[in-house]
Amino acid sequence: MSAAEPGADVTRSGADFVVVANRLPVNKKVLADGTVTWTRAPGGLVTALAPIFDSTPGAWVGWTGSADSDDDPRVDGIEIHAVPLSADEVEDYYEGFSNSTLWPLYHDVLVKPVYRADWWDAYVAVNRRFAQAASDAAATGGTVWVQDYQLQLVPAMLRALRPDLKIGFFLHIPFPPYELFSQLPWRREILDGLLGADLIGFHLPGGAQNFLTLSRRILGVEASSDPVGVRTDFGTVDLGDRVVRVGAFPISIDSAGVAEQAASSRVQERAVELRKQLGDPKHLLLGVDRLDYTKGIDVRIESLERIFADGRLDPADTVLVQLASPSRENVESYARLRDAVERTVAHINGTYGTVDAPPVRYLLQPVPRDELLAYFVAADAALVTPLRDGMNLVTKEYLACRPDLGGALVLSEFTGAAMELDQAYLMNPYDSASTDDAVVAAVTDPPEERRRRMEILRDQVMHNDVDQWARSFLDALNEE
Ligand code: GDG
Repeated sequence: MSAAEPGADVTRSGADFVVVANRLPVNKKVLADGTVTWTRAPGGLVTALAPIFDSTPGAWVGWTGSADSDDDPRVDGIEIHAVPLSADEVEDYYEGFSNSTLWPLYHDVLVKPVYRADWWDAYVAVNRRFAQAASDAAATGGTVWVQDYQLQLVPAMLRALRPDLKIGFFLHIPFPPYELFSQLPWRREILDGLLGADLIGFHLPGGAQNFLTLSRRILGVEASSDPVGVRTDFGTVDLGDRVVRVGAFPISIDSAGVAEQAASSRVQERAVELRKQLGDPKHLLLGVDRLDYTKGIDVRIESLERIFADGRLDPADTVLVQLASPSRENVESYARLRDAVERTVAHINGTYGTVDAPPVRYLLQPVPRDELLAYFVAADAALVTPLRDGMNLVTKEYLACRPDLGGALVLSEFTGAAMELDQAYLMNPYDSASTDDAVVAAVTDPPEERRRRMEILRDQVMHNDVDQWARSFLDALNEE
């Protein structure tokens, strides 16, 4: 390597481990006197990586979530590098290219993706800023782990700046097949961007396989065609001067932590109280999602309406609680979805409810963590019915909360979670008969059958947690 090459002639101080993600793991609080304080956000990724941050000087590069802000958050134990975004960039890079182009394209074009060159330009500019910030944060020879679809160009941009680094990339959403991905006018650039990494991780072997096929067919590079296994048997892309590994790493949750919190007396007592407040129904069904068109919220409400119409369950003793957290409200397809869901809820309640007992209780607001876990503890069945979902962590949280084996899980075959959780009441959300049968069976099957399934499902989640996910990825990345 000649001294003229970037990064060749300097030893840099900085963090040995750097996470790069669209959002920082911080929450802002403004006190009554105007003082600003920051706390570590209790999100999944930061919990997963906490043990690594505790043992290695670590940094996190990301956006605070506020446009045009010069906030410079500080939290204990992680060096925070805030990447600023202007209001225009939030519109074009985040709401535009990330959430109106990539998100629908990677989720089976459930909504038509919008392809706009000005959004692409913003995506490139913002990815460059993240790459520069990661380069500034990382020590010589450090490990950088880039997260998700908003930052797919960062691996190659970072490698150009810092060839000394080990670079990993993980995609949290599905990776589409050739027939869909090829729509993207910037398909070569995205693949080249990802191939800047040493290791590229997907939830499922199928996503890894799609990436290998696309590299071969679109870039014409040599890529292995052997099957990819879960956490083993990596695929490879041979770029001549280096080899990129491609693998499947199904994400999970902090299973023991969730189970412990759910077992606390405050959560258990709240669960009993919730059932009472809901009128002690015979069947309590639960849906928990960001309000997103991929999640199939309409699928489960429409199914319940058919089930009532066919007399298979009685609306007088069945309640569906749908917790929907508002999401991406400035994106038009999300506003349309919200209208459609609210119309359907009103229709089923108007048709099958009474003044004091509507069968669907719908909350359009995030609920506190303890409250969420109390719903998981209380529910007779969780309805997880996405049209497409990378993994779906709600599923795993529900199972972790139920050591009593008292619930049941209705799970769409189109979630990543379905690969591991095949003892669920699996359903095809595009097939109304399959959906209705799964919902009815989940609440009416004999208790021993429900328990048998729950026991296998819960074991799966308790034995495969997010710590194992993070470690298996980082071990593979740091293998010689
Ligand atoms: C993406 C992929 C993949 C939801 N409502 C409330 C609340 N939540 C929490 C859940 C869960 C999280 O949000 C949602 O995670 P999911 O995995 O279900 O879905 P996405 O947000 O779409 O996540 C997905 C994931 O990345 C990880 O790789 O599994 O496929 O799309 O933790 O509990 N939490 C609280 N109140 C709420 O009202 N406190």
